[in-house]
Amino acid sequence: MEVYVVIQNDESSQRFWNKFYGPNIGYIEEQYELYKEAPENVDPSIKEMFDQHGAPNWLSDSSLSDQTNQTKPMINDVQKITAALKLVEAIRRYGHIEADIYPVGKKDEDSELIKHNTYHLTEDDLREIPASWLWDKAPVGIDNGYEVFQFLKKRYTGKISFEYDHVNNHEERTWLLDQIESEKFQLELPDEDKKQLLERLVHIEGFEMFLQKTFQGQKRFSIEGLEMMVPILDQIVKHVTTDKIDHIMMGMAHRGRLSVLAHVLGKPIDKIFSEFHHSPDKELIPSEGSTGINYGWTGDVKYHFGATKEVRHSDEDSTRITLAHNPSHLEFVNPVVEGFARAAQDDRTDRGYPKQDFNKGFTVQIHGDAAFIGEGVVAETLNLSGLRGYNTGGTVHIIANNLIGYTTPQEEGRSTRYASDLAKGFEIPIVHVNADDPAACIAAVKLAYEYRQKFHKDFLIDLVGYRRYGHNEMDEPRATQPLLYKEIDNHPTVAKLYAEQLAQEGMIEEDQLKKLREDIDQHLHSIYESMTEEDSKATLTEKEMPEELATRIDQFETAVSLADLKVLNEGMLKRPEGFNGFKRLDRIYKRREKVLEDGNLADWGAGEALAYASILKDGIPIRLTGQDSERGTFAHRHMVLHDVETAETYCIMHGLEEAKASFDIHNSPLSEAGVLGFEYGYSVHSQDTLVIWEAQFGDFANAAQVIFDQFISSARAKWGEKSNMVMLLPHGYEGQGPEHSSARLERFLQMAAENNWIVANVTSSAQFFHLIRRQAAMRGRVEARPLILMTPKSSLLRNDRIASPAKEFTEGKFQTLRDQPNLEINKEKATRLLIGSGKVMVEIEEAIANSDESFDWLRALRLEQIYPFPKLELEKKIKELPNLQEIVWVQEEPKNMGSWDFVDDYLRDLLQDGQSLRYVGRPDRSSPSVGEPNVHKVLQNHIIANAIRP
Ligand SMILES: Cc1ncc(C[n+]2csc(CCOP(=O)(O)OP(=O)(O)O)c2C)c(N)n1
Repeated sequence: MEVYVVIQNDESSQRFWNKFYGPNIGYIEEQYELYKEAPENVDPSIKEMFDQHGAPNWLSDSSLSDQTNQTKPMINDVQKITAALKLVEAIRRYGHIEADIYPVGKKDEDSELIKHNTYHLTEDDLREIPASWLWDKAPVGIDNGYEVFQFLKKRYTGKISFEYDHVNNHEERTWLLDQIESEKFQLELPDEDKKQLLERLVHIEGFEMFLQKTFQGQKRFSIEGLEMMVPILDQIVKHVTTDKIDHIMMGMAHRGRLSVLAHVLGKPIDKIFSEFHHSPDKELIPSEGSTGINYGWTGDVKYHFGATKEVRHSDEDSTRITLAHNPSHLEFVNPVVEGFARAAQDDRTDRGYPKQDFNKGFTVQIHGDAAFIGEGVVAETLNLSGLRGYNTGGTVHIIANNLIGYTTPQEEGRSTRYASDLAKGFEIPIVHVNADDPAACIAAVKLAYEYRQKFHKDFLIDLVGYRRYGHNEMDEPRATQPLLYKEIDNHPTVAKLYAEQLAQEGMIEEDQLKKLREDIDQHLHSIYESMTEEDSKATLTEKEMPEELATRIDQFETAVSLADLKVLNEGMLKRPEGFNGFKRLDRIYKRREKVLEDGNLADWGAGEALAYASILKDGIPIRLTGQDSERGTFAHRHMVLHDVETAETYCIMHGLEEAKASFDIHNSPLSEAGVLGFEYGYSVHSQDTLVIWEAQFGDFANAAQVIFDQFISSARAKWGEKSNMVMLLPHGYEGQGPEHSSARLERFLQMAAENNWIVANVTSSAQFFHLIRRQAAMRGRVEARPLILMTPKSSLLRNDRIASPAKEFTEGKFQTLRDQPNLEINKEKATRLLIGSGKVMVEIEEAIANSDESFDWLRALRLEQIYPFPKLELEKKIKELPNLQEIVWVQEEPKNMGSWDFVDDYLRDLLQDGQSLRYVGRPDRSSPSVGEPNVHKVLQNHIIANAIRP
């Protein structure tokens, strides 16, 4: 490329050209090219400019300025310029390596990647290059390449550093670069804000120190070393309330939680003291000031509880801050909080998909540095962030990075440079910030918030500090981290450092810190002293399980009139004008037209669709997700149709004119813990919605075991957190091997207690219809609880034996115990009562139907709801059989699995004199099923034969 240089030594011209910067430079250059071809090519005013001032001065080069009017650059110069550009890019990309982000524990690191020598450049080389050649936005006063180098290096290697090279979107990159490199980023806090910030830090420090000396040896997971976490959250709250966003949903672990509860959620200090005072490691009481959250009757430790706080903007408007309850299991709260946020953002009041508004909810997640990179659920949750069915318009993540996980240093805890590196794969911009620099921390939040609001994507702040004490206050870190703690012991607190800075700036007196500390200590003392005996007594009151949970749950009417069902069925068969359906599906749907007619049966798919349609007609929104759930793993659902010409989609529930609420259906990503946690969170926040999660095969639900154990099964008793979500778990022995047979029913039954959930295994589409409708009817009520439902797989889904006639939908209710169909009841003759659940009972029905023998000696019942166990109903049935000799429990699962261990006690209790109880099924096994289909068949037939052999 030829570079023409017209030298203009005139000083006024120099000044004239200096006025142009940014995009204007490119425009002027273009105009100059045209002008050179023929002056009249350009607008007269521009022509006049070039006539008067000559070539723009940036086209001149000091190194070439003593050359003639027209010259070519030396190849050496081009190489230098290219190298300098590479250096500038390297600083942007690798500056973070040299950044001063570690208050303790790490030596400054030197990187060859951002040295000019590495690019064969000397300082003089750089000085010869005009600044604007390397950086078109170089601020005034930055004149040459060396100054650019120094300026950018300072910007990228300071107490805050940036990683955004992994962001592939041009607009986002440009925006980030501009924010970071421009004046916009240089946030100068007003004096008053600085003083307030100092006070805040002294408060936090004082609070922790007071707990330390007053409640020695009790766990509090002190925030010290990361005190800036609170002012960072303060800033987020300030931004969110200014923008009038309805909700802030927060998730965090133990670290600093008490401080966040006290300072951000406004939990009264005396309540916190009283919890320490009277229950050293266990908390059983609700906290005042935490509106909307009722704690459960068995309680949890104090650093697991959440809270909510209302911040009013006006009489009508407020922002509600919610800190989610949290189990010990690190990071598993993340998807739950995302579910809260999505529920807050969705408007479900109309048919179709819900309408999402990102400004209704803002999510903040605080992570541990060891946990963020170590726990897989973090990746599962990050993977939700960009998906239509799950995104929440950008989460601000904060890694509370204290360089250590319990006693494990970073070198043993991860294979990556930073704890945050996982986020790079999701193109999340990252800032690392030194927790000893309050101004840098505040600048980081500003960038995070603005990015979220502009692009509605996640942003990560790696807040790098330290941990002043051990993992908890009983832990001695000097035994395992002697050198680090030598350094920490001598390291001043951030409050002290900031006070020194403000004193140097002349903003406060030298002794101000001492005074502030004394005031705060006195304040905390007076709260402590004023606590009464009565306060302490109240803390020991344990709440009872609500009476309604224990009462029967069969009060809900779930039948729907035939007329209504027909209208709904027709509505689901409507298609948008010109929709090109898939022929085979069209035929299936054609058959659905007649399922409610006399003599016909509604199969599982039709029954399910009718259940949902009727629930929508009742004005109850539904959200249904799972892997491949739009079609259904076994292709029975097909609720989202694809136009074969245009690939456009249409959900059959969205054409229902009768629907008074949204129907939200999504194929989930391949995750269980993340996705189930999300749905659980959604169901907790939106108790008006029927949330349904479906496992691909029931076995895979155990990849979400923590969500079942720590949340779904126990959250009500621990935290008073209520959900009526449904989990559909395909279950049944079809010879598909160890991993596609069992949904591990036994696990759910083992955890069943205190009416924590319903566990069912139903054998007809009408039973499913009533059960799901009952679940919807329970929403928001005290009776509400989750439903764990074993569902049929391919061998059963299209079997007429589980299809139901219209009458069964239009009459009756869900039956916890069901008479075995097609088996005549002969109460006098019955000597054996056969009880079982699920698919095996359908196969027994078939075996009896295919047999010529008489079964008048056999009475058979299907246990359709296993928990709560229908003891009274069963007792009644047993008493009707005067000649009963034995009860036989039959199951297809091995003896140590399935329902046997659970029902054994109940059945034994019901035995009358002279009656016995017998188990028929597979023996104890370590693996749920054999692998070989033919062996399975032999075993299955053996069980069936045994169950009905006289
Ligand atoms: C899933 C899970 N595994 C193990 C633990 C035990 N544990 C509690 S805290 C902790 C260290 C966490 O380190 P980090 O994430 O850095 O947070 P920090 O405590 O340092 O703030 C461990 C291993 C746990 N709570 N949860």
